[in-house]
Amino acid sequence: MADYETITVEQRPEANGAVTLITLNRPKALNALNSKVLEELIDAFAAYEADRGQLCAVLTGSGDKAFAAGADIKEMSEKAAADFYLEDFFSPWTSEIVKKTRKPWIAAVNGFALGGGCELAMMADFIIASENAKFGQPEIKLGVAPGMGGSQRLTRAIGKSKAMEMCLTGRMMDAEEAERSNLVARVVPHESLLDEALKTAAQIASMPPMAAIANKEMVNAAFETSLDQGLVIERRIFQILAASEDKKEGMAAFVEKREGKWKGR
Ligand code: DAK
Repeated sequence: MADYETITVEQRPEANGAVTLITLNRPKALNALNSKVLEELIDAFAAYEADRGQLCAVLTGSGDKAFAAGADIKEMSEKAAADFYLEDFFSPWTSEIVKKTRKPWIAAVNGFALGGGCELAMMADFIIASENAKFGQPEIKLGVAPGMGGSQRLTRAIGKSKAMEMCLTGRMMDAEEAERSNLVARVVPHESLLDEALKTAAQIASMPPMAAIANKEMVNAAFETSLDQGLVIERRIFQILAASEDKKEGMAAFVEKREGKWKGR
């Protein structure tokens, strides 16, 4: 397993070793995201995606206080507009992590998820939050605005009024409000966050792997298509899955009242 400076990566024992745990590891800087974190995260997600034995990943933050308190303001303060533009600063996140990771992954938000931290959490397939989690897009206070999808993903998740209020005031949303607003799938006690996230990941990792990728693809299509187009995509993917060995096994296992044994094809 690669040796990283700013993150740790672990293959967990859950689901016979099929769960990857990625932890942002700059606790003194509240796991602020800098260029090194970006580079290492992209590498870790690519390795997760490429490893056929890994079937679900969890991304969390180290320490008790933060998932990630945003992009590293100290690094950004040194940059001129031309640097942001010419380096295409932070732009690869969306394409490299979101588009290339076809397998499921969960964000386990253990504290502050602000700015780029909130945006990173929203790139996950879903968020499980500790009751201490706090979400926000406070970039306006720094004279800027969300740059990694916050204005788009937050608005799609919680609607215009709340997203607009959060972007314009920079106020944070606590875990209870985030669950009520559909930003997070579930809120759990702080101490059991990782256990709950890993348990959920193990549950996903024990599903037929091709069907997991297909379910993710279908749900994501809802954000990119009209209803009619989305329904066609859903039907086509269903029809493809119907030809899989795992479909035959899954239905036989149901009829024979036993657990399915998946081939992932
Ligand atoms: N960057 C760098 N260091 C940070 C940081 C951050 N975002 N957040 C916290 N830290 C550091 C603090 O500087 C402090 O370090 P020392 O002073 O001890 O060396 C340490 O973490 C502990 O923080 P505090 O002392 O401030 O802790 P508190 O409990 O008092 O406050 C806080 C916690 C989370 C409320 C506070 O730290 C805070 O407000 N942090 C900043 C939150 C924020 O504004 N986040 C948004 C950053 S802007 C782009 C794409 C994306 C982005 C930009 C461009 N392109 C595509 C172009 C993203 C932008 C952002 O995320």
